[in-house]
Amino acid sequence: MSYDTIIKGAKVVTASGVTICDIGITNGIIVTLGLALENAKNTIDASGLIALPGGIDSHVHISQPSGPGIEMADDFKSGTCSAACGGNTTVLPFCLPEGPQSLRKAVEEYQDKALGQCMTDVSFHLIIKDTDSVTLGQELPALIQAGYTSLKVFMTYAGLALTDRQILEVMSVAREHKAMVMVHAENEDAINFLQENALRDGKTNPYHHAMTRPIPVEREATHRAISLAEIAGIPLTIVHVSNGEATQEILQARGRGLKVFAETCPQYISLTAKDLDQDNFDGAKYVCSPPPRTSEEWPKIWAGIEQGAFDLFSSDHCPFRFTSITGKDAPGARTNFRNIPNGIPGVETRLPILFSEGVVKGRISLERFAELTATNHARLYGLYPQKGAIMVGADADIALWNPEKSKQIKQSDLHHGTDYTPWEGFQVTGWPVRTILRGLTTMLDGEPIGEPIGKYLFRTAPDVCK
Ligand code: DUC
Ligand code: ZN
Ligand code: ZN
Repeated sequence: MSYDTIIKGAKVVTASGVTICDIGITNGIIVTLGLALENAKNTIDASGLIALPGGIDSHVHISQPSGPGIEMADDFKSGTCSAACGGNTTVLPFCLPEGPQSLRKAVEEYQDKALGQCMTDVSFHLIIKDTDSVTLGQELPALIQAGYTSLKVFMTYAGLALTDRQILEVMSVAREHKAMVMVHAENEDAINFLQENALRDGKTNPYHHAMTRPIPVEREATHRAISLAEIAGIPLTIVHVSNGEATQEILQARGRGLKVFAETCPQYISLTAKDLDQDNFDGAKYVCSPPPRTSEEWPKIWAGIEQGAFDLFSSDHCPFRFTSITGKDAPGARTNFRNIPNGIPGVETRLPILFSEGVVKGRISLERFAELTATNHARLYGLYPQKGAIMVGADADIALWNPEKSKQIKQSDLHHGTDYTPWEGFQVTGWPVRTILRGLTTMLDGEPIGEPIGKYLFRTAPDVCK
């Protein structure tokens, strides 16, 4: 047998365990896993390296409309370049209609923005903010049918938050047409109440963003979202879970046999609300929702990661420039934390942080790392078995890791469009040294390589929704 490419001698993290073997690739597909493979146009010596499934980051924001005068710092070109440089081969950003735009029109325009720009494969979740009869009765069913098989609903933010009734209506469409619902669980009324009180008391700096979105705000909404999904009879994914109490809600729901899945992110095991409490407006760099908590929450999140409460470890990459009036320094942001755009960058640093804090520190195995960063994303969002695992028949999406490479995270080494990283100076061990998308190298030794070969992935119904 001859191959386009053979990757030789890596420690390969396959669906059935970790083994040293060669990977034979033809036409962008893994065709053989075996020993002493020969006959290839291209041979990659990977001895001493670990071959992991290319990262799938199923929670990123790219070129998303963010309000008047506000611009996201990444378009598809920079966002997917940064993703590829961080060991990812697929990202799933969110398509959000702008103002009164229809969902269908938003998808068309978002497709145009991505076309020919991507260094990873991409697929879109749909954000549902309108529940009129055209959106729910016609457009959403047609789009799910066409391969947009996941949607996100918000329980917070003016203009995005849905009522319980509206959420149930969206869930009912998802049930009928077999799509995964993702929920941003924070209680909008409680946040508004706390924010207005804080501002009245002159508490205006970024720290009060965190103080006005306390844990009970998230715990209550998590409980309510799970109850609504139970009433509607659908599986549910709770995204960006930040603390132990919300994790307990998820575990209790599972204990009752509900199909509830959960995601957490690097910020909830490595940042705290104190990071928002800095002079010179620097705290704005860490404003995201839910906010980072205290370091006492970190072990509770780790327990959830280790024990299986969490299925997904995503970045929630949501990049805004720090030194720009189109970003964190928006008009009024310095005098009122409510005007600071919400979100932090992290698509390039997600995998190294989990590898270092999780695998290298002995908290999780390589197999669990692969599940949390790739396999479960593919399974829950309708990309498996094409994506998410190193196995015969799957796309040859592989990240080669140097497990010993020690590095301090630095803005100057990253490829995103923002002008800072929340993890400046954070020490990690282990870094991806080569990213391979469908058999072709997209990153080598920290730099992007080649043309933007990423393509759009139309997805099937997730197995748990069938
Ligand atoms: N929710 C997200 O999912 N990302 C960034 C901001 C937010 O509130
Ligand atoms: Zn969210
Ligand atoms: Zn997000």
